Amino acid sequence: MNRRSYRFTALGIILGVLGLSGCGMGPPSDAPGWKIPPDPAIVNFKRADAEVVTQTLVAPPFLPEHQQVADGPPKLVKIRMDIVEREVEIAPGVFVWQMAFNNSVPGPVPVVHQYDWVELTLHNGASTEAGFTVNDGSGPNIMLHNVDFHASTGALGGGELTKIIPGQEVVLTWRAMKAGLFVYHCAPGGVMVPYHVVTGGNGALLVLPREGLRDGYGKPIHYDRAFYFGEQDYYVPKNPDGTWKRSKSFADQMGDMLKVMDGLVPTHVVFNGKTGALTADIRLEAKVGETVLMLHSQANYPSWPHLIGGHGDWVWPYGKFNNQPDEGLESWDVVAGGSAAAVHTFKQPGVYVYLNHNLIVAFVKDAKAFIHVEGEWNNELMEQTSPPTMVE
Ligand SMILES: [Cu+2]
Repeated sequence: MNRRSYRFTALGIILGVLGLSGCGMGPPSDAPGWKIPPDPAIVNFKRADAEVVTQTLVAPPFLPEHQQVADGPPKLVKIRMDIVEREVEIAPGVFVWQMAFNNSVPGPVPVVHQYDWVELTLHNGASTEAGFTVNDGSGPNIMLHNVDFHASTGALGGGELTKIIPGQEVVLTWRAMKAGLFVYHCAPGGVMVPYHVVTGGNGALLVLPREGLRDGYGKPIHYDRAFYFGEQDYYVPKNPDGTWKRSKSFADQMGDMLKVMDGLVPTHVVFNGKTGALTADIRLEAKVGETVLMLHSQANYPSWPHLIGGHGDWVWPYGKFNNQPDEGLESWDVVAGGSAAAVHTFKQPGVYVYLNHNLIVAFVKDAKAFIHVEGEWNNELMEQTSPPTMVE
């Protein structure tokens, strides 16, 4: 039973007890038939028969080239991720040793369809095959890493089958049985799990329904653009004189950082890895009339997304697409180790702010992004019908 039907059932019981069930305000039907039953031919399709394709991953906040509606039976999608230990200035004068999937915090967003297979080649260290250059002089990796895909089933999300030491490579193949945006993160065991996650070892993987996204009435939704907001909490230690402590390596940083983590209060919270990443470094753009898919994940902490000046026209509960989306939300949820997915069709030009509506986290920290929207202003929707005037 989903959240909505539970709510309506509870309402029905209350109305029934009050003798109000015949007053014409009974619960709506909850759009019977919204769910699409799985096609046995797709569910039972064999991996050996799947077409093999390679997906080139890109750095967030963007998504790799993909089709919104599956164009045939399930595929086997090959992806590659290299884990890089590196030092990054996450805010002016604040340095963090990160573990970064594909040299990016957050990691890239692979995109597949439900019932596809993902064939991941995971490499502990930077490699020339990865297609990026590590230019921060960070040197070779020194720690064990792995990956736990929340979208996968078994072996701690694949974490047990992907533990690799520096220089090693492993291949894991798993089937995407659920549709939605799912967190993945490094999970080497014990306190290494949060340490690797709060130093950037996380990202999200998008599993689209084979028929694409649908609104609450079952009507297909096509998005013109998709942006991924990977939110990251950091726990940076300080020197005795109050300045931010800078460490020599990913391992050297750990002891002091664990002490800050133990307080459960992040020193920094940002989108896309660093302060100003999506307000200054990268310009997100859209046009009036375009529908934008806004994807959001947080591997370690809750968040409450909000689009200032817009709405979640449709918001999928917990970012999972086989649940009927909620309509017209102002703010919505990201649970720790979870995600959110929402669409908004822009109706006015201007600068919109997508943020964590814990406003301290958004403005004192930096969990926010700008979306620059071009187009014609609509006075019917909003107009300053009288400018500011002195009245005293
Ligand atoms: Cu790791």
